[in-house]
Amino acid sequence: MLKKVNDLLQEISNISVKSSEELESFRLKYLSKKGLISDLFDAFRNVPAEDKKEVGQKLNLLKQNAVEKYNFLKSGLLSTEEISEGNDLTRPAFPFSNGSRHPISIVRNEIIDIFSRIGFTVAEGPEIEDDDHVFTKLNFAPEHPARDMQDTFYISRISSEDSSPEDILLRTHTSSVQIRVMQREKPPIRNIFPGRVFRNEAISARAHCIFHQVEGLYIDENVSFADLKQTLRFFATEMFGKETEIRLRPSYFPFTEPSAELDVSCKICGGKGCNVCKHTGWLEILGCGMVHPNVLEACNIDSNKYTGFAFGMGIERIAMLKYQVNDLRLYFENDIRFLDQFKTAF
Ligand code: 2U9
Repeated sequence: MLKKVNDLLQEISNISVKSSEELESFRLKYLSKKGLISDLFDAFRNVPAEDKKEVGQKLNLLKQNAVEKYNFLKSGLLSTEEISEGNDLTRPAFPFSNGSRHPISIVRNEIIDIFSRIGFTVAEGPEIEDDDHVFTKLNFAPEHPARDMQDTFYISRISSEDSSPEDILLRTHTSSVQIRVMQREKPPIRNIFPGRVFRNEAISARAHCIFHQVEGLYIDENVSFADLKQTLRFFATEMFGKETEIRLRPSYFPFTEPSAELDVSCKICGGKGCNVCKHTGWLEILGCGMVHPNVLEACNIDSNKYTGFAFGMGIERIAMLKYQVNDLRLYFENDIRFLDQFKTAF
């Protein structure tokens, strides 16, 4: 009996299989109920008592080896079958497409990158806001038309006549994040605020109810309009090229005083006048100004000690100028044929 067991141990260790049929033959011959190992376990009953220990250990070893060999042969067979079924891992890679970033993400990243080089860090805040952070603390008059339901998406509004600090709405600009930062931090404050904003507008080529903004805020002692102008000049030349010229036109916003709009020279015609710049040679890219003292005081910042500048731009507007894509809806439809064209940008 011991010799038979030893012979089978040797036999099993030498076996190899080339197909699943041969593997099944192995299982039937050695491991099935009517197989050789099962026969040996039956015969074990007749082994003399004094040999039982030695033969029993060898028999258990034989069974264990046979099971392990079966599993080993099976796994080897599976990987060769995978290869023969067309999963050859040595085959050259299929040229899969890598996908692309959305143009709004590309432009947002570029804006963040430019401002981060001059010390601005990103701050973010909630899209669902209250009236206080979106309007009141930004010096919007109680009857300001932006508070109207025609312009703003309200989630809950106490009264349709008057606004209330408890009114809950979708932010119409990221300026609400500035308010939150000013409430919890002391100057110097130097942040940019990228994010989605919502306005109650009919969707067309020129308007959308969702769009993306980047706003900026710098508050410290002695921050001046000249600092604002130099910061925006740096941004414009980094974004649109070294030759870009800038000009500031007076404007009005409730939250800044004085306020201005920034134009850059049209890159398409070099300032000579074309369809894109409507024959003016200039393109408006953002609004800006010195933070209104009322806004500083509403956030407990001493307006006698500190001054600050702020600016805000629509990312879609910058992307439209950069890529000459003049229909806003394309930025929201996620048509692969449109997105595929932005493959090389970062
Ligand atoms: C605080 C104080 C001042 C942010 C500013 C603008 C001017 C502006 C528009 C550009 C196109 C919005 O996306 S848009 O429609 N923004 O013109 N934004 S100054 O001023 C602030 C913000 C926060 C506390």
